[in-house]
Amino acid sequence: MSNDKPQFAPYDAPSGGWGSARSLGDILTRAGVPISGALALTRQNKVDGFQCVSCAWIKPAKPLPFEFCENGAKATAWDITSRRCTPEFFAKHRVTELLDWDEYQLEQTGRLTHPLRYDAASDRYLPVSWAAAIAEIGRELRAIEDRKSAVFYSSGRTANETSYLYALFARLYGNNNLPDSSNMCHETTSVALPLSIGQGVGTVALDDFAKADCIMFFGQNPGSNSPRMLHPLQEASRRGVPIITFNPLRERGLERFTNPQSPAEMLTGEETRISSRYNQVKTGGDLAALTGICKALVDLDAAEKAAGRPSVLDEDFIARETHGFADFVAWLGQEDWDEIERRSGLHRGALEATAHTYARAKATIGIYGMGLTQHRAGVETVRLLVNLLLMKGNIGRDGAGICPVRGHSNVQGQRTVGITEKPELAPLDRLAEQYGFEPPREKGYDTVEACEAILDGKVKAFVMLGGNFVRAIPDHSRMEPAWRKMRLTVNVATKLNRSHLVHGEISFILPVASRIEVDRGAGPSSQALSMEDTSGCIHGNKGVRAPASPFLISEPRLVCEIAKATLDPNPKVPWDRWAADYAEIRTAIAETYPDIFHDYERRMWEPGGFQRPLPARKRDWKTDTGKANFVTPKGLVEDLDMPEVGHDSFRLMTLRSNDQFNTTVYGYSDRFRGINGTRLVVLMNRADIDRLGLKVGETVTLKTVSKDGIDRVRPGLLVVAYDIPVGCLGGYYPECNVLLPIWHYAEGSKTPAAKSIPVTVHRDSGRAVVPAMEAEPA
Ligand SMILES: Nc1nc2c(c(=O)[nH]1)N[C@H]1C(S)=C(S)[C@@H](COP(=O)(O)OP(=O)(O)OC[C@H]3O[C@@H](n4cnc5c(=O)[nH]c(N)nc54)[C@H](O)[C@@H]3O)O[C@H]1N2
Ligand SMILES: Nc1nc2c(c(=O)[nH]1)N[C@H]1C(S)=C(S)[C@@H](COP(=O)(O)OP(=O)(O)OC[C@H]3O[C@@H](n4cnc5c(=O)[nH]c(N)nc54)[C@H](O)[C@@H]3O)O[C@H]1N2
Ligand SMILES: [Mo]
Repeated sequence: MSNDKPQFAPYDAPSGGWGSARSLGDILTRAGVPISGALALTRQNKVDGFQCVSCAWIKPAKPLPFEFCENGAKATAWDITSRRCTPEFFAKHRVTELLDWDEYQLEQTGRLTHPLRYDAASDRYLPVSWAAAIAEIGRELRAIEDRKSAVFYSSGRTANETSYLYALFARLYGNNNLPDSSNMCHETTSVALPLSIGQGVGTVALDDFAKADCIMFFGQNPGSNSPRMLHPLQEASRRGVPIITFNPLRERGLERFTNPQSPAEMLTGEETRISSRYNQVKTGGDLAALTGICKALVDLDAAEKAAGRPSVLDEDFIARETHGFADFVAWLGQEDWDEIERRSGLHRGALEATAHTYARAKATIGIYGMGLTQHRAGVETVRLLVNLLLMKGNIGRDGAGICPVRGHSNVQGQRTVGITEKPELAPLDRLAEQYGFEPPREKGYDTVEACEAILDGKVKAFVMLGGNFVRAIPDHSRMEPAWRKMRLTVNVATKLNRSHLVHGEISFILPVASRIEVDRGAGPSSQALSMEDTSGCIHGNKGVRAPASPFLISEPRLVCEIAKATLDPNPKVPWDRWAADYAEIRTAIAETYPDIFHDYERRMWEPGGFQRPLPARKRDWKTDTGKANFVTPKGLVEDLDMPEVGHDSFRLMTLRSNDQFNTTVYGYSDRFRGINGTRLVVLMNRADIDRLGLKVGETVTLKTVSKDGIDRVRPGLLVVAYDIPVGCLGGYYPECNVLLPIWHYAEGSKTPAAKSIPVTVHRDSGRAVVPAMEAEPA
């Protein structure tokens, strides 16, 4: 809980700039980092240093002297904090008591130092020896007869080496139950892009930003979530490259930026405009907005050709390289501008202007984040953005491409080395040969399916390799009681979080070293790890700090130990050798995936890393048609199951502040949005506040609209008047996750639709303040 009085005042400064430099000083103090810790920051994102533990943005070959940002520095500072969460802490606090602590308070307890086991008699976590913990976990997992009732979750920070071992462990154990955090973010990308262009990751490299002459930006917030990206954007803007943004909120990082690493800019206060055009699309309105742009482009093309001028489309590319264009154009012809305007909340003129700018550009990059992926129609929307790029041949060309901005720092790499619940995405035959076993062929649980299985009582054991599953997932009020019914919960973690407190019958907290720390594995020498950034480049990582506690063990080693305690010995699976020398794990990875990881040991230290093969970059389309596929959307309705906005319901998007990393809450200052001192807010358009007869500063309860008869409520949210489209609301994640039903997810990818939760607004007394049917959509 914050001690500060809530304060709401517009923030006038640009992103970056002195605000960010000042914040960096505060960060080290707030995180309790000794001065020596600041030195660690200079090793961040450097060859022979460690890779930032925050976001997955591209690590350049020629890093800046300080290749980090405010939020990367925060993530590091919170890892190297001097605070410690020790057995003495747990002796003082019963687990039931800690359930009343919020994210911020739990995070403040610092780094976990000892392996712990839950003791029901005292309702406390008590220290346990590593040997006893691992033996008991092995025993419990072995005792589970139906191997499908154990789940192996991972969060996207875990390195390639650990992830490879973990996925192999699950398959040797007998299932593909490998949900991971990307099921909650870019799973939509992993489903949409293969259908369209035959690869599940983006096609853009850092160099492309220097060559692009147009950038389209949908639903991603670089100022908070990938600030290093503001450097290439700043350069592009200075070259006069139009940057056209679609976002319901006017995010500061997308408006203005002062580079905190440039002394000249800092002294003169010079700032760069980022977006040249800002379209405040309605939440979920991107499907309609993209349709409008594509339609305007087709019309423009027809007009140009009628006037005897050349086509504005890349007709040659469309004919040679793509499939489905004619159907798509026919569909565009049927869609009606009134409907496009109503659903996108944007004027036809704005969409036509975007199409004109796009038509003139030779190389365009399309960037997107959670604003597209976390919607019911997310898969179609991402594919529609690809359609737009394909119309002008903007894939497989310098300076162009599709650029999903991945979340966690190694979420992409984990998928590359086998963490997936989808058996067809793992090289099972090769694994069978390499390790002499019959891998399970049945689909495993993704995040949503794991939750459903837990609700159904089908899951007995849940192993969590990093992350904070219980807070990150939807439907808190239903999931927590179901979670407690599991027999075994194993939490591999660096910091205490709520998932550890909502424990199963037998529960362990197993503290590990962070990758910023020197890692000796089970061997004598310092060990390296590796990770993949959002552009498919794989980099080496070496820890630089002493581990937070002498009792920590490394993540790869821990996976090896648990696997050994659980599985029958297999001479082809050398857990001990792997734990002692991670180069041996890389050899094994290269054997499984020779095309990607040949010469792994050398190449991961190349400046900028090595890029995995990206066939679509070479216009080699690994799709069903052998071509890039245009999608023809089903329609413009973003969510068929949801009542239309403007009747009596709103669309709530759940947001990250500038002072959090997912469920880790660093503090209560969402500086760029001018919201300080509290996270319990609901952002509303002034017209909606007035229409409902509410007052700014009063508290309201949000209620989910659903037909399943289950009450999902979030009381105590302060009404804040905000520049957000009418009918749309904003609230923070994870505080509002209680409102998100587990079945409200993107069709095709099952990514929870966290950006469009249908809700009604009620005064905290409980009375609905929505006048019945007053506001029919205009
Ligand atoms: N500092 C920091 N960095 C992070 C994270 C963090 O929590 N903190 N999280 C990491 C992770 S795991 C991820 S996945 C990424 C997430 O990074 P982002 O993809 O940026 O995710 P969000 O902050 O959830 O929201 C993105 C933006 O979408 C906009 N938006 C919401 N609804 C819509 C819509 O319907 N249409 C459009 N066009 N826009 C919409 C919101 O206004 C917001 O600006 O960041 C990663 N980096
Ligand atoms: N409503 C709503 N819900 C969302 C989202 C949203 O936008 N809105 N976003 C979704 C997204 S994009 C994501 S990715 C998920 C995030 O879901 P998760 O990845 O499960 O959650 P995090 O908050 O990133 O996990 C933080 C915890 O990871 C542990 N940790 C940190 N570093 C390490 C490490 O090096 N090793 C180990 N073993 N543990 C470590 C710490 O104990 C810390 O408490 O949430 C999703 N949920
Ligand atoms: Mo994410």
